[in-house]
Amino acid sequence: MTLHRSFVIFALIYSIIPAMTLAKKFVVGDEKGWTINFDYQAWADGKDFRVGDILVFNYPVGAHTVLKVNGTGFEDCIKLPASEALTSGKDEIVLGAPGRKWYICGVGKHCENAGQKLFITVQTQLPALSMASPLQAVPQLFFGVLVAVVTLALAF
Ligand SMILES: [Cu+2]
Repeated sequence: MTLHRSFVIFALIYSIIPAMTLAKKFVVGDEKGWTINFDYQAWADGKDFRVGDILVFNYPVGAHTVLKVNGTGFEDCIKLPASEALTSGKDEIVLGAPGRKWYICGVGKHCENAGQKLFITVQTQLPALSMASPLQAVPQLFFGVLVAVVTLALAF
């Protein structure tokens, strides 16, 4: 029995830990992607950005770029040298530190005239499971409980 019990505990821990630390991927603008004339503040509103999460900027290569700027750069659409721009059309940015982050498009007047700019605030990583996104935590927990139940059923 000792062996089975430890396996149950292992299964539960195995299922809970990833749920706590699971990074989320945010596709900026969802199906609209990174584009002009889209309200990115409305998109970001209510979203829970955490350290370790990933922003994905999708756009046709050449049509836009992604520039990480500071608050002033965001307000005034100050473009950094093109060499600092992300241009792959499927740029992924890992949110490495908490705090405010600003991104703009460096093409033409997209930032100034078409609102292609995004401002988010990144929170520190989740301290407890209870604060994890329920949608992501539930399947993990469900799987863990399922494994535990099956193991118990086999044990008796
Ligand atoms: Cu653009």
